[in-house]
Amino acid sequence: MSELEDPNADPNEPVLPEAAGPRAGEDSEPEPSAFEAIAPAGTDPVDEAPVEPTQGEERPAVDPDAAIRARSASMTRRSLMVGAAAAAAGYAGYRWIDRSPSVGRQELPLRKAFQADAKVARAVFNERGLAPTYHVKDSVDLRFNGPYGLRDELDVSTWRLQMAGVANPERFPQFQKDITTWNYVTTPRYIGGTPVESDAKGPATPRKAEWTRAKDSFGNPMRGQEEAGESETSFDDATPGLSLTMDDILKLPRHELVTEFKCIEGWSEIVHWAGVRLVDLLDLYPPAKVNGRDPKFVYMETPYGDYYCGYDLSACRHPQSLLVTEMAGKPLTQLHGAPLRLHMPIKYGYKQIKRIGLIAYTDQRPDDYWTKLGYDWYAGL
Ligand SMILES: Nc1nc2c(c(=O)[nH]1)N[C@H]1C(S)=C(S)[C@@H](COP(=O)(O)O)O[C@H]1N2
Ligand SMILES: [Mo]
Repeated sequence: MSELEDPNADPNEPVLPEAAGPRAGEDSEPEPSAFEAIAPAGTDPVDEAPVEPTQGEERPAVDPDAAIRARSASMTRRSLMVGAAAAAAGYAGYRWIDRSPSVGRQELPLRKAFQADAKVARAVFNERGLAPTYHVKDSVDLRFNGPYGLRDELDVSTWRLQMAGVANPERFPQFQKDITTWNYVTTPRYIGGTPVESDAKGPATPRKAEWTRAKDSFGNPMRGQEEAGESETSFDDATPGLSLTMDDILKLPRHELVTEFKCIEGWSEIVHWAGVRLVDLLDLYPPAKVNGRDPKFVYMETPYGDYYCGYDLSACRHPQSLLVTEMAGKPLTQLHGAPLRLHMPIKYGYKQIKRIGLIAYTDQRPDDYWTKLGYDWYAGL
């Protein structure tokens, strides 16, 4: 039973991270002890990161300092109180939650509990914890899961990575006055019921065999046609920014990583990834300051915005957040997100967006595909 459900829990008892239990709405699959995953205090996780495939090694257990623990306890208590109030009130509490306004198909009190939990995780881990890494020989071919934004075949020669919110973008040769008008050329993946490409283990969900993208009155492809609908994070018609090619991406240092990919559906697989670090891209094209400081978030979406994800900037700067171009020693296939997908081992699979078309800095918390359908925005592991 988690602390959230325990009516006898002493609210004054400091809640240690490993006692906090799974976050609301998430699976409780066994995880390494929270402390094991923390980088030793005072070390720079960027330098410490095991980027080449290595056998997961023991890291010294580190006791986070008392101030953080106290803060964590007080914030946890706040989130517990929402659950405790509901539990104590029984059915009335249930009705209260049930009748509350929803935020992303999640009733407000539960959404607030998610958000309080995310605060605890940020305070305690500060995105410094490293996911365990494994030996390449233990890796498998990742199954295919998640077709949104991939139902058509992308002509990769027309692929560009658009970037918005970059500081002084005019100084780069890849500057474009309006990055929203770029035309990604696609063709339906299924022609006469036959898959154009069958490169992944699972079925490519032929549900959309006759799927062709509707056009608006200007003849432009419509945004967000897939299940969760259009993203609430939108851009002005003339958004200046950068339009990067794959050559631009591949100029960054190559990194490999063997990590466990975890889907919230309850399966996980060890995968061998290669690509470039997201932080290296962000450092090369840093954000414009907002009120004198970095914006808090990063938003990504597929071409035409059928799948989209929001992240804390700090999660994007994590040394293991990888922009993937190769998987299992081969070029990434389209169903797995070619030409560029994200791997972020500190987050669940649904944050690991495939076929990235846009990366934008923003100070507003970005919309997120699965958050819209009721899942946690933070999605930390
Ligand atoms: N564009 C896009 N990215 C996506 C998804 C999707 O439907 N579309 N699904 C997500 C989910 S829930 C998972 S588990 C992983 C699956 O990645 P895979 O198909 O390479 O296994 O992709 C994530 N990224
Ligand atoms: Mo997933």
